[in-house]
Amino acid sequence: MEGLVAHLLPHGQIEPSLVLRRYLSEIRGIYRDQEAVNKILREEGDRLVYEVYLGEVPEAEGHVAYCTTVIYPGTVGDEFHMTKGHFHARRDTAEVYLGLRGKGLLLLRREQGPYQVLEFGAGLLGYVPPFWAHRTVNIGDEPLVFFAAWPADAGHDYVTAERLGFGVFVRRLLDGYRLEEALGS
Ligand code: PAN
Ligand code: ZN
Repeated sequence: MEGLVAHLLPHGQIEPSLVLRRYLSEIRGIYRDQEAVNKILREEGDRLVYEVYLGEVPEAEGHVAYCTTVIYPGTVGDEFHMTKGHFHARRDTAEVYLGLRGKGLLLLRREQGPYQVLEFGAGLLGYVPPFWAHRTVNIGDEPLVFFAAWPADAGHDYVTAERLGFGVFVRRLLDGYRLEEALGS
């Protein structure tokens, strides 16, 4: 491929890019309160939780994949909107996140060992080391928007991340959030 310059639009979209939209019905398994999921689907219909604007780069060694993610504000029960979260299929690959807008948390965990919770958002740069699964949570009242770049041949393993969870739930409080340890993590 040739070099390119993409546009970063005011709401965080990249152009050109491939857009992935994650709706609640498709990612419902990440939420603890399945009754709350059913209630939303029944009463307001499906809900757009987040979007990914993926740069058009070959998934090949040597390339750097990049995207922006826009997580809309909201809760499911008392849990905030968040990404599915994943390990990289090639575990020895890292990733850099750059916060562009909003307020969030970066949840990290290894397959064995402790988890980590980092405050992340506009003006902050997050580093995900090799071997750590990663999930982002929007704890604010506006979209959480961030840019990410990672080795393009890393691949994504959602299955292991879903099986292990992230060790912690992030619950909304009137004036912020509270972390609650998940059992058996
Ligand atoms: C990010 C994520 C993006 C969406 O670009 O893919 O934020 O999260 P999920 O992929 O967990 O749905 C990244 O970490 N790429 O490797
Ligand atoms: Zn990743």
